[in-house]
Amino acid sequence: MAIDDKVGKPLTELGVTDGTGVQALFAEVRVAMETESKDCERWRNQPPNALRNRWLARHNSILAQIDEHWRKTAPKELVPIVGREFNALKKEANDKLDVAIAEIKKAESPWARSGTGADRTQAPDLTLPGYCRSLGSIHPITRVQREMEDIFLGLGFAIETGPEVETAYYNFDALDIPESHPSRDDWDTLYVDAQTVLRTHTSPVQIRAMEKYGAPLYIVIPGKCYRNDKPDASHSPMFHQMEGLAVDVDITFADLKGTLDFFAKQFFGESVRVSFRPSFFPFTEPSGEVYVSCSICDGQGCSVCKQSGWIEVMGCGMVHPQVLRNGGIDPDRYSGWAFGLGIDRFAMIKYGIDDIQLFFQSDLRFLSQF
Ligand code: 2NL
Repeated sequence: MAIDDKVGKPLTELGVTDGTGVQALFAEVRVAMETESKDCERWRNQPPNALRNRWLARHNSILAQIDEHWRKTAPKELVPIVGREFNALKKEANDKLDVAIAEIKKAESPWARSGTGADRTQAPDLTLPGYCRSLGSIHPITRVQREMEDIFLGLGFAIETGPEVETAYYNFDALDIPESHPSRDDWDTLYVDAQTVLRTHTSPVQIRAMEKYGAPLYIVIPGKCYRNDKPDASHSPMFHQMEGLAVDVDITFADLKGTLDFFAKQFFGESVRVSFRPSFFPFTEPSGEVYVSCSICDGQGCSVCKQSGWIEVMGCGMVHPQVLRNGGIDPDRYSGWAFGLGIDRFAMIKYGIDDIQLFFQSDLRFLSQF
């Protein structure tokens, strides 16, 4: 039975016949009063004195009804205890309800109209910055890769991609890398099975492109490559390469030099100097290594270029006639040049990063700088 109903009935009807029963009944009233005092939702939108009036108003309040129905009609032997309990309750209500009303006002919605006692210091501070959803950023490798692609797209090259799991034929044989070559050892190459590897360079895509499109052909191939390397500051078992290939009639080493010189200047800045030195690769003849003047010390010598003033950035050469043939192109009609570079290495040089592992650790403190 709700407290409102109980206070409308005399003690006898409530089955209260002794002092203990009286005390239990008054205890129940106190609990109800306590609960209502904390019910901000209930009193928030009512006149300020609603809670007080409900309990203490002269007519029809809870206490007025207790006086009327419990005290005045109490059996003679219960009059003293009912009287004591009633007076104590009345004092408590007087003390507690004003405090409770003040608390309710304080907790009132800051949006309430003025005049309801809303405490405006509780209102949200609309001048504070809003919640911000952080935007992602382009991974430095992707950024550098796109920059390289844009330079070659501007020269009329197409971008070609291909499988990262390759046959040993496309990864090695078609490039004239013989069975006995140390790079085919499983110390260097990650084998899926005896005839299948994780590609160690993007060159196999160039063979596939020669077969697919024939000559003339102007393509760059960016992508992930894999080698059986222990990770350290300059090695990663997964890394990124970009290779380029130009096949046409009358392609010469001068075209190779001119194109790579233009590329290096676009990428590193017009002031960079480019140097070609002889080298060897099984799939090019002649072959070269490309050096750029150190952008850190401008060629003066520093720790990055090991005091030489030059940094090696890629390998290149004229495509070996047998490799053209392997790609289905007639070397008597066509010639071509090719190059290969490490995108990760270019990114390290461009941004002055000394540890390749930083690219692959997903540390936002590093990545959010790009
Ligand atoms: C290096 C060397 C190079 C190539 C890659 C190539 C591809 C075909 C034919 C001929 Cl299909 N050559 N690619 C040529 C010379 C060098 O890469 O040190 N890369 C980081």
